[in-house]
Amino acid sequence: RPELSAFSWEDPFLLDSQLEEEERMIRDSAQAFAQDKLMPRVIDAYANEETDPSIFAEMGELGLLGVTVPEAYGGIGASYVSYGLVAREVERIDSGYRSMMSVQSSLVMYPIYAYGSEEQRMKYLPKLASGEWIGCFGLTEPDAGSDPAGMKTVAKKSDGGYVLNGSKMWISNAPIANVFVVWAKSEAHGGKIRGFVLEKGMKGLSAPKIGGKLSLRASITGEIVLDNVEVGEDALLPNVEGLKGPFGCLNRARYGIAWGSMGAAEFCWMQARQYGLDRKQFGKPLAGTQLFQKKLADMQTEITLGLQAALRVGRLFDAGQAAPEMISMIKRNNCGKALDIARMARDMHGGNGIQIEYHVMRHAQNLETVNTYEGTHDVHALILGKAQTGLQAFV
Ligand code: TGC
Ligand code: FAD
Repeated sequence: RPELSAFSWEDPFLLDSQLEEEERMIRDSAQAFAQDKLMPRVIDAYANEETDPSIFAEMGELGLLGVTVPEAYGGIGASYVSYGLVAREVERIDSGYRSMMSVQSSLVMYPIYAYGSEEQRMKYLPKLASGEWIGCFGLTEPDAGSDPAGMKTVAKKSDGGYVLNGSKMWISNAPIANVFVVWAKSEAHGGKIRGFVLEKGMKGLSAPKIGGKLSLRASITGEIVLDNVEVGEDALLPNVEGLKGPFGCLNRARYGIAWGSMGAAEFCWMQARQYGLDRKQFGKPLAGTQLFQKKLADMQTEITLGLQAALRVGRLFDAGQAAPEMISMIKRNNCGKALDIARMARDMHGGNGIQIEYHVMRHAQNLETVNTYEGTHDVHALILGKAQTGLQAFV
């Protein structure tokens, strides 16, 4: 009978030993960057609702933008597991910083790489990979959130190109973006949804900031207003048509969020554990009470299972065997569980839990958004419900 080995409470299923050497190196480099460069600025950024655009160039310098994009286009051609590990380390600091990274990588670089012409790839990808250019992804509209098929943004054919009209809502990075991947119904393509790559400074294109968010305050969010924006034929992403275009990008971003949300949860778990060891009430550490330990055990269990599931889907992704429903399952589960864990950690800190210096309430506030964007918790339930019953319950 094989011997049982010692338990590693911080890494119960030995996730680290399931990684390749290159993946560990990328993870360590992302971790060092996140701890050294992001952690020291997050309190001010969050409190003042300020996004530092130089973070993109700093991430780009380390190869953290477009991790899976081939080197020929400025990426590092690494695995989807590596991409997930980067998301986990960045979101350990703040979901907003992960948002900045994952929009750039999965929602801007990926569609240009996967659906773009060679000219578009060469023009945009190296500058997006280095962080010299910042990108955003416009799918959601004021009246089309969970139901993007209801979008009103249109592209009409003009001489030599298209004219775009409409508005996009809740767009991460938009106010500081140089490159806008925008989805619109194209009259010239039978009203089918098509992707367009727009550039800052185009006449009729503006991206006002949405202020007053109580969540994701370190990541800037805006609208995209398209008022007779004229673009050439070269702005059209030629190689995809229909909703599968934006969904192909969302598959990747949602997968990254499944890892990232676990990073935020891990931070909250570690903080709650340490707080419980340090804080004494009734003459003993809080961590020595049964209720406190039950909460820690729940956190440890959900994080361990969530990370293992993310790794499994990542391995399948890299093998070309991941299905969108698998991604819905881990996005939904890990975001929901991370939100529960962050709220619990806030509670376990007592009054101190509401202070920004303890970070846990910031994570909980952020995870409210993470649970909503990229398909809400309930929308992913409906995707999974449809897969197992064959019955579509959206409408
Ligand atoms: P449905 O009829 O099911 O599908 C339409 C077409 O799309 C294809 N498709 C997919 N393709 C690839 N991957 C997927 N995951 C796909 N899901 C669907 C499908 O095969 C079909 O193709 P075709 O060729 O037959 O036309 O679509 P529906 O209109 O019924 O919608 C279903 C629903 C509700 C699941 C979907 O609309 C949905 O997922 N809604 C949520 C919207 C969403 O996630 N928005 C995200 C906006 S971006 C964002 O939040 C960025 S935050 C970034 C950050 O800061 O980190
Ligand atoms: P709604 O779709 O109106 O949903 C409201 C509620 O109704 C939810 O609880 C939902 O689950 C529920 N609901 C909806 N439909 C059904 C149904 N059929 N059955 C049962 N319940 C249902 N979008 C982008 O395109 N690009 C971005 O970069 C981006 N960044 C974002 C950043 C932030 C900070 C935020 C908050 C959002 C961002 N989004 C972005 C938009 C995000 O994807 C949408 O907010 C999300 O898809 C939900 O859409 P909605 O807000 O319109 O909510």
